[in-house]
Amino acid sequence: MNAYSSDNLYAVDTNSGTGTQTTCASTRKDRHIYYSFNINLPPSAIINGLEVRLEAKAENTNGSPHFCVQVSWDGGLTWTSAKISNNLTTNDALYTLGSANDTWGHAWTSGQLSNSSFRIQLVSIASNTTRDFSLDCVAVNVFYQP
Ligand SMILES: [Ca+2]
Ligand SMILES: [Ca+2]
Repeated sequence: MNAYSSDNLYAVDTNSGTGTQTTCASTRKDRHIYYSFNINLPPSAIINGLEVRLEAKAENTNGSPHFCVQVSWDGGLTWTSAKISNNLTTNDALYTLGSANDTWGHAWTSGQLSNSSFRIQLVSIASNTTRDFSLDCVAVNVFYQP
């Protein structure tokens, strides 16, 4: 799928959403879930932080297009509070959410980062429903002590 490698091939969400609300929880926004990042950590790993890296752009900046980003440790049943990206521009750019010492409010075990458990959700937000979101890549860096 285009969104899993940084190759300037894009997953495009055209005319995103059915309403102009700009809250992460709005049910009128398009949301997509990404998984199978093939994270394999030793069972004893201590997770210190997660960094989600997005490469993305929009076709126009009107409506302040951006992403709400959440992660899940249980296959998408439960999600962290959303982090909000900077506004997208018309150039492909990197947006980094989280950091080496930010666990997104959750105490992770290594198993919760496995393909069966770990999920990333992106919600496309703009106050204009004609906005097109182009996502080149979604990736995650895990910072841990083995
Ligand atoms: Ca790119
Ligand atoms: Ca891509």
